Amino acid sequence: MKVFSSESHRLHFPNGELFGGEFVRPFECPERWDYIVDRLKQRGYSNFVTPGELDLSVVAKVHSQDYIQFLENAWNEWAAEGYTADALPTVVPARRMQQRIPNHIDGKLGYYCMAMETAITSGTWQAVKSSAACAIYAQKQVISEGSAFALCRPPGHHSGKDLYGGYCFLNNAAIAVQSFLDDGAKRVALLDVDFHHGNGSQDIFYDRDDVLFLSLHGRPEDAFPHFLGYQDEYGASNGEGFNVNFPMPPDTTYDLWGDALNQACKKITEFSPDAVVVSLGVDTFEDDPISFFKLSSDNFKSYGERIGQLKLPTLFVMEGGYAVEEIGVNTVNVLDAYQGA
Ligand code: Q9C
Ligand code: ZN
Repeated sequence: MKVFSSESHRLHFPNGELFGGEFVRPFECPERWDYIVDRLKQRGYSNFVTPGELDLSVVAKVHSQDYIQFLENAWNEWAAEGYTADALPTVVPARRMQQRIPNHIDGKLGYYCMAMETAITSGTWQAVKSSAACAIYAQKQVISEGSAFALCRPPGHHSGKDLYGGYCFLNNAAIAVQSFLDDGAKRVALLDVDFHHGNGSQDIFYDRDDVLFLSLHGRPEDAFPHFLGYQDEYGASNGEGFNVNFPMPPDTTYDLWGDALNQACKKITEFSPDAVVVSLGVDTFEDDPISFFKLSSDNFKSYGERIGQLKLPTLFVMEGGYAVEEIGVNTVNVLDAYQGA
């Protein structure tokens, strides 16, 4: 399986993340990428491809034009105010307030964010573009070879049509889904196995019947992003029935999680898609520092095999996972077992 990745991911690394009232070193850090690359090489993955330029016309089909412009210009507008630290929002358009886009960067940051831990730096836009390019180039590879791994950083699944946050800016997996459709696919399934609900992906495809979105995640009552991901979110208008959430409680082990995955896989088979995109977060791991599921490293093999049994063209897109020393083992366990199925 070819791996699509770019060194440009290093251009995004904020000084801090707002966590528990403190400014801490970001959990979403560049070493995550290094540990995954090291493990891939150890396990014999030798075909690494650096993508070319990002085709923004595909991006513009899943994100709004004003949002793309915002991401492109945010750092310069912030710096022009005389601010020198990383860009963070402070005020948001809460209930009963205006949903109009302000001119001032302080207002824009609040307008477009869905979570305030995520900072924008001078290199963020470059890194974000290279991450999305990995997803699109890997998607083309799936068409020719049946599978590929997009080692995206920063991740994407919390990013909605015009929202950033939860470490995400452009929704890499959603962009890949759109790219499959543009290349002639009639139906695409997007399976999100990251610990956190893929609110951005749900937002983007909520009213569509050509994309089946399924997410296994910590229930919103207890887990980030808290404001989406309930079981009774089924999709809207044409998309009714094409959004499937599996919220699960603290301390969930593979008994329950594997059962949910099996149900999700049966739905995918019924849907009969031309391709599957997997939002692959490995923060379901038992030692993840910010999550509460209890999957073991071996469990990642079991579910990789189950995804392989779908026998469908499959693109894996990297999302979260913050137990950095095990992130490589867990990720590659999924890919190896997928290929062995
Ligand atoms: N107490 C991804 O995995 N902070 N994003 C959660 C929990 C934000 C996760 C705080 C977590 C974002 C791609
Ligand atoms: Zn996550």
